[in-house]
Amino acid sequence: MNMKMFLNDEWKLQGFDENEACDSEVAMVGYDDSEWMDVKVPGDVHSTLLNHGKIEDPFFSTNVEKCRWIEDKIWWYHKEFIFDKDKYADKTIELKFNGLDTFATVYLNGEKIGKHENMFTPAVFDVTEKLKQGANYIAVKFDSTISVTNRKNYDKMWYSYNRNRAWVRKAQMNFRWDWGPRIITVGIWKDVELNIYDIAKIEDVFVRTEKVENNIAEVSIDINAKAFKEDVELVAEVELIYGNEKINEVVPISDGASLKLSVTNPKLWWTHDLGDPCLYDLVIRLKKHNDVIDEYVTKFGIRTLEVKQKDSKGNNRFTFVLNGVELFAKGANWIPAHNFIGAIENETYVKWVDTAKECNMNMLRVWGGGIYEKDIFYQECDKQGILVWQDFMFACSSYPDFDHDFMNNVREEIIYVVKALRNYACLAIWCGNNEIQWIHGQKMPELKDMRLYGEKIYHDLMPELLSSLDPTRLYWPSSPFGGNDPNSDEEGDKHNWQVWAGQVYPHKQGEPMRQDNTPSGISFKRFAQDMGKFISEFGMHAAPVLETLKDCIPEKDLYYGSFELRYRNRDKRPDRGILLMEDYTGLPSDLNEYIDYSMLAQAEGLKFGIEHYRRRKPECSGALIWQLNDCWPVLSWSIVDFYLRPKAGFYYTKRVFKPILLSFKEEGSDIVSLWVTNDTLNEYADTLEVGLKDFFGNTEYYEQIPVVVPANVSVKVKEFSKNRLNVTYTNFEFLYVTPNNDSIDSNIMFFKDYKDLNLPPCSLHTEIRNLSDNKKELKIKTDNFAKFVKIQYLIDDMKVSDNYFDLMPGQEKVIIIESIKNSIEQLNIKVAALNSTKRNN
Ligand code: BMA
Repeated sequence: MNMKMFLNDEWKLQGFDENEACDSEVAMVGYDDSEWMDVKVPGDVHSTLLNHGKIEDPFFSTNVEKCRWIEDKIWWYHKEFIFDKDKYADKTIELKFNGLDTFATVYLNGEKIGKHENMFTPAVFDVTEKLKQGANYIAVKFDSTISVTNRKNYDKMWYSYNRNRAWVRKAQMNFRWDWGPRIITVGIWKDVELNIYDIAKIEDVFVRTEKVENNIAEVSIDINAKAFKEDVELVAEVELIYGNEKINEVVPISDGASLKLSVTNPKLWWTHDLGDPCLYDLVIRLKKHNDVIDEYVTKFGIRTLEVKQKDSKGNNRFTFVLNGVELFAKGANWIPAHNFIGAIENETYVKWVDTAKECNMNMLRVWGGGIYEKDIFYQECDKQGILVWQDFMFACSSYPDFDHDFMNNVREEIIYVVKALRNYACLAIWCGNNEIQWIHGQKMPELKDMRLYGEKIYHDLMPELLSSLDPTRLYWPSSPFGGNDPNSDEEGDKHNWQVWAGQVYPHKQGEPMRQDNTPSGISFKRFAQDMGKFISEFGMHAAPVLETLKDCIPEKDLYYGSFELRYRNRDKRPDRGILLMEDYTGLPSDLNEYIDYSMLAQAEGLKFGIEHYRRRKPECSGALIWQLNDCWPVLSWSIVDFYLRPKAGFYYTKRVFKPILLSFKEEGSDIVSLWVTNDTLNEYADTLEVGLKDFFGNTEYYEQIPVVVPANVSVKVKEFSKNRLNVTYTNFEFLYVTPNNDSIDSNIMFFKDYKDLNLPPCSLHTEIRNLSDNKKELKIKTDNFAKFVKIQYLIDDMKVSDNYFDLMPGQEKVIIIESIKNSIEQLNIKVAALNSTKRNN
């Protein structure tokens, strides 16, 4: 049987200046490492320096600026290990680095065994002849990414944020982004292994659902094997297991084998909102007679998935169809969860995917400026029933597709990544890059050479490789893509940066982008004009909670307008948050008000956009928020901050992403319509109460409306004229809809922006009851209308079922508070609304 030995322990690390030491000496067995640091593998240099107290926390204050020296150094890792070579005399042995970040030279026992220049692909070396009995010594040298790439040619290339990144296959956000600092990571960021092979190994496997018809699924499996000895007769034993059910087959295999399995009554993989994400165990054993030589084990979800690009009338669409069901993709964009990518723990990924599910999301987009995520991310998405839109890691830049070595490197990367990810049921689409074709079109007026450097990657190389490596999924050349301007409403997917960035549409490819940088130009109300087919990015900034700002800003600078607070805003035009608040909430006067107002503007903006997109189902079939998460504590578009602390936008999104949505739409100056969007696969029958009240609770209009809404549609239930509703004081009244079925949320529409509402003070009455040792029930009741009720609690220790909500006059709401760290006894909660008499922040 083949064996794997991990070589993750007892590595040492040291930095050198360029030309300070001679490579052949540092790589030598027994090089003096008394001054070297212990280093965790997988990990990275920055987190090691931090753990050893050699740098101050780069996420606090402006410390990150003091860390730049790290990127100029040459970093060496080394370790010694004992290997019983005699025991494995007739085996083939590979040394495998699953992730080297990035310009690495590897030495074994003082001898250079190879180089590697891609963070995303493993570096594998045949060391059969090079290993020694007893002590062996590995050294890895990492050259400075900046000095290597400084020597490259940038003529004719355009780029955002930094030019060097175009020449290096590593996380592009390392070089700074409009939500992240420049931290150019370096190090061994994934496992190091010795793989000891007997006579053969399984190289890779491709498993896929061909079709599901008449309750029978046809599953195809291709197995690619490699023999290390000649004339060995092998078989592959294949098992597909679900609980007590097992389907198995044995096939002869030399270098490859293909087979098809029929699964009767298959347990299908669904997104969590449509069903259960059922997963089979696929076990493949490579056998010689009865001896197992190698084994491949994976989870596998049986499902069909396609992207429908035309409806039956020939109109354009961009709709994911899962197991024959058209779905509306509700989700967000995902960026690396920490700047120290190598050091992110698996547990962090589990929490993030849980958070996305809690927010009623069924899709995450792995954005092209980060990394192909770690296995745990996809495993969790598979398990939790969340689809993944997978970008290839190219973003907002030209890339040197004229360079032979670069292209070979990219080719290997694509082959590796596709093979590594194609067996995940969650993986829904391959996408060439983030925003490159679109931005290129905007740059054209200033370019002398119109060619898009990089196009050969997205328009030739990727489709060519995918046609054989994974023809089962749609390959989409970029996000956004489709139409004359690749960001058009007419076709494909779209990023809505009219809102927040003030871009003026319609816009034609090759024209400069016009901007309207005024409060109304960037206003979220502009979502109402969006006729896009699938909105893969849209969003706006909000501050994180105060606790997060306290964690990264010195106390003396914790005030609105301080240098430190502004430093936390990495947007290219940092005043856009001010424009947004000017439009909707009015300008804040202090830090607490800034946190509240920016959160309220973001949350209401997302709600407005999502309601609009969901009402347009199926012409619009997706809404992915920019962005779910952060890589450090920052003022950004995220709805959950770096420490996993939710902003108001998280709770608003959780509500408007619920499978059944009731919403109002203003149509012109007099008409308001009521809509039901039903994403479930069941008919929805209910009686809705619609009414107009003032903030004291006086009813001006009331009506009961019975509704029967078919499965999986969005319908307009009724139109009202404001006159008939008796709307009189638009700054003092609101329209509401309340369902009978209390698993569905009511909704409220205001006739004015928050800044123009005339809210009377309200008093909140609260009651707390123990449900169990770590669960409490909190009842909150108001007299007058309560706007943006905020529950403040021990933020890292507890979880609340809802937060930042409105209460109608007289309304009571029950919140469940759960303890995460068993500290519920010290429950110290404060509840306040923006207009409550006692405001406590
Ligand atoms: C889009 C994204 C990111 C960026 C975000 C906010 O362009 O793809 O590149 O961070 O908008 O500006």
